[in-house]
Formats: sequence, structure tokens, C-alpha cells
Amino acid sequence: MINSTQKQVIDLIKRSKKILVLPSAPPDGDSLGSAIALYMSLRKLGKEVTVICSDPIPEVLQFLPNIKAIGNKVVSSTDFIITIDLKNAKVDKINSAIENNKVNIIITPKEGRFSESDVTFNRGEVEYDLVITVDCAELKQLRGFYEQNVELFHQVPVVNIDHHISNVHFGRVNNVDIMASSTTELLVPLLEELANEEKIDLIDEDTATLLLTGIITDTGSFQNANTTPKAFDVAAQLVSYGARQQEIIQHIYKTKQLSQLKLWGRVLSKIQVDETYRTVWSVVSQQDFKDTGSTEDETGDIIDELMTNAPGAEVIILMKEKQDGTVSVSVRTTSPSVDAAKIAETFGGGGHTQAAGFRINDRGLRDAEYDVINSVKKYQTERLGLTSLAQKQVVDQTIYGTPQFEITAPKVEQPKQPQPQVPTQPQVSVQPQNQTPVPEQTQPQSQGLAQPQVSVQPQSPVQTPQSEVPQFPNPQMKRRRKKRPVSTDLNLKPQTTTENPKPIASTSSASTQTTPTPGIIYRFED
Ligand SMILES: [Mn+2]
Repeated sequence: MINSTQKQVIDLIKRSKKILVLPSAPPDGDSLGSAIALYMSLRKLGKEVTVICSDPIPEVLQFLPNIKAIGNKVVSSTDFIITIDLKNAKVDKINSAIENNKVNIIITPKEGRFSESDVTFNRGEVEYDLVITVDCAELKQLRGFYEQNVELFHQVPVVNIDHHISNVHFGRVNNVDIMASSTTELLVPLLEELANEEKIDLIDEDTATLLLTGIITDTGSFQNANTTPKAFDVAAQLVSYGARQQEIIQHIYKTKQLSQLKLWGRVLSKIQVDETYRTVWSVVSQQDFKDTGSTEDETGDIIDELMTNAPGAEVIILMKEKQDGTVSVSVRTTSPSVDAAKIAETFGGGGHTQAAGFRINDRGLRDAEYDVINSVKKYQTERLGLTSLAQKQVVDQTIYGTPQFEITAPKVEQPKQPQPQVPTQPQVSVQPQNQTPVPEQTQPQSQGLAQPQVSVQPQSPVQTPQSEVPQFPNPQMKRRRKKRPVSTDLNLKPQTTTENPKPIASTSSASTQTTPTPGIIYRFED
């Protein structure tokens, strides 16, 4: 059974002859899988279909059936029309000449004069009768295609098929389901209904492979939290249609260039962990791409790698410096109660509850990192009800603009007993492995994370070499710290019983690690 929105989509498709399909950019397995699956099925229905993606296709997706069907610009309807209003003058003759790479159009008036205000510009008639956007939350994700073809979006009905929570419903028909694992999952019932009504087989092995690619890539191969029972269901259905699951896995997950492995190594070695705020993050700079000989799209699944390597973390962030100097930020959360889309919205981005992203255009990687992490800390402070110690730290950062040092909440021994009874996991678990229930804590600031495996937190009083201490990315750090009154530092920790404030007051950068005082570990960040 299809709902009324799906029915509207099907009716529009059946009525149209020339259909333009637009996947969101940057393209991924879901947007491309959706676009080409539509291309192939709609052509079977006798439609003329054009797929346009302005961004380059990632190397890893070149194996997709019919990938060559994707063009990067509209090839027709590009006529540019200059219109001159004749209310002020009549035309005697019109000449045109091309000179020095410029075209001059010479209009000689019979009487009166032409002025600039008589001239308007238009484009040629739009020949499409339907636009379908796939996996696209808002029109700016079409990378300039909307801005360059605004009139097209006004003249032609737009069908918006998507699963992003941030979708702004820009279409005439919005087939948006935020519970769907992927856009391809939404296409399956549409194509089945169309096939049924038109009495034609639409989902062949290639189309099924394209549709399954969307589900596999958007669920991180059925590992992410959006792996719903429905996602398994539709995937199984697609396999029965002949989807080549092994081919997808082989190309997307088992073929890694040496350059990519090097890049991953670099990013993983730069992981930073903040246990108080349950946040794990890493950054990739242009230098990293250069040094490892890798390309920007090879960061692909690093964020998923960060997730599996950081049990106990709630917010996982990867910041990537793009070639144009902007910073693209991916946010993942390990529980639906931590809203990735909300974190992204602070920076004008959006996405799903557990996977979102945004771009920062006006500052470099270091400043972006600083601002993003501070913002996440504020979010977590409110969410976790962090008071006293951690809250103070955030307040301090607001006042002083930079953290003086990281304070790690005292380690509370995880009680061996009673561990909450962990229910036996079903065979096909959709539970991320890092969501092991944590025993209830009474002190909010000492809520124990499961100790991350990649923790940079020293576990013993052994001196840590400075190079291993994560660098907080603010160059102003030292100067600001000197200005800071020592007493404030000490007041941060009312429960500390230390009599020896020296290590905290010290501004010597030689010592990055104080002697741990009872129950508290200080960790300087610079
Ligand atoms: Mn998607």
C-alpha cells in the first residue's frame, strides 16, 4: 500500500516525459544510487531522463552500474535571451558582431533612444516537465545548480525524495521520511508501485544493486543507528531482486588504496578524547592529504572508524579542511538522545539525529576546531546537567576564550557489582557496540565513561611526554594563561583536598602533567 504522497509522486512521473533527476552533492552511495536507479527505471517507462551532478563522482563509486549516465550540466535549453522593450523607441536595424571574445549586439533605433532600463535578460524555454531531487535536504545542496537555474524550479514541478531530518520541504511534492535509512529505501515502494501499475519489471539486478548501495552506504554497512528493521527488510527484498551485495561490499569496503590507509592512520593518531563531555574528535588538514598522497573523498568512512574506536563517547566529530580553505564537519552521535542535527544547526548545518554535518567558511581549521568543540561542550553541559566542575570550565572558557587546562573528572571506580543486567543481544543487533549501559551515577560530573580504548588520558602518575598530550588548537593559549589569576584555578575544584597548588599555578610548559592529587587528574592542554 502506498500513501497519498507516494501516489502524487507516481502520478507526476506518469504524466511527465522529460525528467531531470538531481542527486545532492557531494554525491554519495545513496544520492547516486537513487539517481541512477531512477534514471534506469524511468527510461524503462519510456521517459527521457537526465541526471545532473555538478560535483565529481568519488572513485569508490565508479563501479556503480550506469555511472556514466550522470552528466554535469544541462545540455539543452541554454539559450540566453536579451529582451529590449520597444515602448521608448522603434527598431530600424539589428546587427551583431563578435570581437575580442565579446559579442556586440547593435540596435539602431528608428526614432527615440534605447536605455539600459529597456533591457532584460532571460534564458531559453525549459524543456523538462519534472524535476526530482534525491537525498537532498535543501536546494543549496545542488551546488549552484539551483542558483543557475532558478526559473526551472519555478516553472516545473519539483519532487523532493529524501530522508534527512533537516529537509526543508522545498518541493511541490515532498516524499520525505526521516525514519528511512536512506533515500533508496524510499524509492523501492515507489518503483514497485510504478512497475505494478505499468505492468513492467522495473527493478532489475542493476537497479537493485544501485538501491542496495544506498542502504549499505548510509547505514555504514548496517552498523549505524539508522539500521532499522525496515532497512534490513528492504535490503533483503533487494537481494531477492538480484542486488549484488558482494560487489558493493568489495568496492566500497574492501578496496582501500595505500594512500587511504596512510590517511586513516594519520587521522586515527590525532584522535582527541574528552571524557567529561563524552566527545571524541579528529581533524584532517590539507597537509595530511598532501603527505599521504590521498584525496578528500578518501576520508569516507573514517568517522565510522572513530565511532568503533571510541566506546563510551557520545559525540564523534571529524573536521576536514577542504581545498578551498573551508572546513567540513561531520557529527555522529551514539545515542538518539544526543542530537547531532542540533549541534550542526548551531553552525548553519543539519542532518539526522545521529548523523549530521555542516561547513565553516570563515575561519581556518584550528579556529573551527576550537569553536566546534566548545560548542559541543556547551551542548553536552546542558544535556548532561554538568554542574560545578565541568560547568565552571565552560564558563571559564566563555570568559577567557580558551581553556586553561583540561580537567578530567575524578575517576570513579566502576562498581563491579551490581552491573545492570545486559539483555541478551539479538542475533541481528542494530545496537552500536559502544552503547553498553553504564551504571547509574549519583555525581553528574563523575559519570564514568567506559574507558575509551584510544584514550589519551594517562592512567598512572607516569609522566607523559608532551608530544602525546593533545594540543588544543589555540595559539593564544600561553599568553592568556599567564593573565589568569591562580586562585580561580584552585577554586574550580571544591572537592579537591590538595594542599599543594603549585602544579596548577605553574606556567612552565616543561611540565605538562602535574602529580595527580587525590582523586583529580590535571591535564594541561598546551
Ligand atoms: Mn542518504
